[in-house]
Amino acid sequence: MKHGLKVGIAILLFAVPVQAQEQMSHMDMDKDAKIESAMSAAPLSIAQDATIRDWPANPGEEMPLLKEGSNEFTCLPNMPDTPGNDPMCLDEPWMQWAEAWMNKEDVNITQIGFGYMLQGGTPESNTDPYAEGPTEDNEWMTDPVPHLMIIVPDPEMLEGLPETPDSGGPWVMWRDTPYVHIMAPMPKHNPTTMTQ
Ligand SMILES: [Cu+2]
Repeated sequence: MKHGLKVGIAILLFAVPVQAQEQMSHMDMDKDAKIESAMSAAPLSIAQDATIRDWPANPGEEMPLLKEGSNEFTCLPNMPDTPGNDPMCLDEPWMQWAEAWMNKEDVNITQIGFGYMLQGGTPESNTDPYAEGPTEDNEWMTDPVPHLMIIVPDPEMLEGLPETPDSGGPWVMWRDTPYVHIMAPMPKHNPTTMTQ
């Protein structure tokens, strides 16, 4: 956890209730900010009924539940320690995909899936799912646009589609990897001003 208790013994002796209160409200704000961040990834009609989860503390661990939901989407906040803004709302096929991607495992997609990232994303490579910075040939994208992501069960279905964002339209990202998907640019949403 990022928020260590930096409480001196004197403060512990004389001001426990105040300190405990401050700590609690700070944690609540943290949670609310995460929920708000997660919900900013998709249209409100989807985000408002989605399950909200946090990223796992370590790969392979469970994603902590922040808010119960009732539709098939799960929204996740901006990733910790990343330079960009990359909250996302994922349906079930996309959640399978995300688990596999986080754990560097193969993924078996059996139906078409939608994933929303309407705040854009962290700078990333168009070819390497785990690149941490630009190289000569990893097609580094410095300012990923707000987008809808689409996965399909059979990657051969994507053959012949554009493979770079240069056209301004949809393209195939992370080609020749288990995590290949379509990126479709979308308008950026500001959920706080949206009504249904
Ligand atoms: Cu994305």
